[in-house]
Amino acid sequence: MASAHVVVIAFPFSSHTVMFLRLARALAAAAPAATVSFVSTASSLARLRTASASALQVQGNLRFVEVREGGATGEMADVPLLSRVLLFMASAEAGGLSDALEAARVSAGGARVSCVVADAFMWMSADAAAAAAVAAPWVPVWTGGPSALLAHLRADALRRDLGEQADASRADELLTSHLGLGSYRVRDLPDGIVSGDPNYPFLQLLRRIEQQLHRASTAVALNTFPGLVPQEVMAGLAAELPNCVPFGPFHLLPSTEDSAAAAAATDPNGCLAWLDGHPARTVAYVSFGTVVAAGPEELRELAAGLEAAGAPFLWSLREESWPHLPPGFMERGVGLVVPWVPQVQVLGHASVGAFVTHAGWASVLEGVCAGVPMACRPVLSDQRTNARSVHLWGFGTTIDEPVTRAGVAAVVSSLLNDDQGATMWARMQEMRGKVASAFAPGGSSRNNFDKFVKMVCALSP
Ligand code: U2F
Repeated sequence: MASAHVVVIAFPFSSHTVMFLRLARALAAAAPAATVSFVSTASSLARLRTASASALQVQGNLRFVEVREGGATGEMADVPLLSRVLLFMASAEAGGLSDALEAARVSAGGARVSCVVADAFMWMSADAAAAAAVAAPWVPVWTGGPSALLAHLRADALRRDLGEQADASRADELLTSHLGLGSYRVRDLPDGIVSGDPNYPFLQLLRRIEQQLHRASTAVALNTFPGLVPQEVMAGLAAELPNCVPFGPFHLLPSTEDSAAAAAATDPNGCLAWLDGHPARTVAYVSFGTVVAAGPEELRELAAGLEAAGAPFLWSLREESWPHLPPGFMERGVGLVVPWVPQVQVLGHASVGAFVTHAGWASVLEGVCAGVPMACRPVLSDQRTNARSVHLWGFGTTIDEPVTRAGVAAVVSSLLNDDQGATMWARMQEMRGKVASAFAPGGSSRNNFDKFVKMVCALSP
């Protein structure tokens, strides 16, 4: 039998690409006899290289293959993110992805593609894998929160129940007739299910993803671990999909990359040294991830609230937002504001005691792994569902909207100083232990990953 050639297709935007590279690296390391081709755009590969010199280090059986950007790269820098995503997706659908699969075959010395492992966002990868020229099994990977995935899978049923646009008066209603979602309210559903303009391109993209996921007949990989997600959510997922395989958090997957070198390369602002100067559990770390940004007014409230909480803070904030900070904010030096931090290392630093987050799923998992309770300010997509999970599972709290300085100050002070914060801290240490067990020999994530590797390598066209 020919050896496996697994093509791993990244969604080449936001934090998804880094996550997929980790997955591809781990897969290549665990299956040395297989060939693993990592497919992404030239510009996303360049970003990975800038972030960490070792990111694209060749690892024997791991190769890098480019897929067309869907626009002239040199002219794309000023194009808004959503437009770039749409240009890319249209090009991928119109043959860009099929061409990349063919390029992967050629670059692997003609080795036929035996399995396509793709970010679920790359919905057209299902068709590209099924096309006669490839005819390989398709295994999607869901990078967001598991409860949000369940909501997308049940989207038709939810729309039958609540209508295409749920009435505002039902916002607090619990979704008790939907297996696994009984503790979530209508308002916690991801955008586009029963809210939002259905003609908005990003929401149309989510609908395509929903439709394709139901075609996943082999397996769907989840970035979560069994001890994290309540049984009822897993049961809801199992009722919708044949084989959900949770083996996350993906950032803990074993890989050959030198993570210490990578971390050092991404701390140009000296955040870790700054944290060294603070006592244990006294600092609030703030980040809204790689996509969303608070509007100018909310940014001012957030900044004033952090100052009012009176605790030192480290804020990862993209530079285009800096002009909206209150006058004199940076000069007062109450906290450290930088455009980028090595988040996993920052959360793991003993001085960090609270995490103010947009509740992007990777951030939630990184908070759990570090045992740091969270204050969530969800903005879009799966973030509201994730924030509700954080609340339900005892990992943190939500910042009320509209965001006010008093609200921010109260939530941050509570996490750092009061009994409620202490209870959440204790709960987080318990979860931290569970993640460690999941990756210990014989642990659930480790076993599931081994099964996943064997499965995708054994599949054949
Ligand atoms: C989209 O989320 P984001 O990329 O905005 O947010 P996260 O899933 O939380 O991932 C952010 C990653 O970026 C890293 C951080 C996370 O791994 O460690 N990072 C960093 O290293 N340094 C910084 O200064 C700031 C961030 C989407 F918007 C969400 O709704 C989804 O849940 C998510 C996953 O699908 O993708």
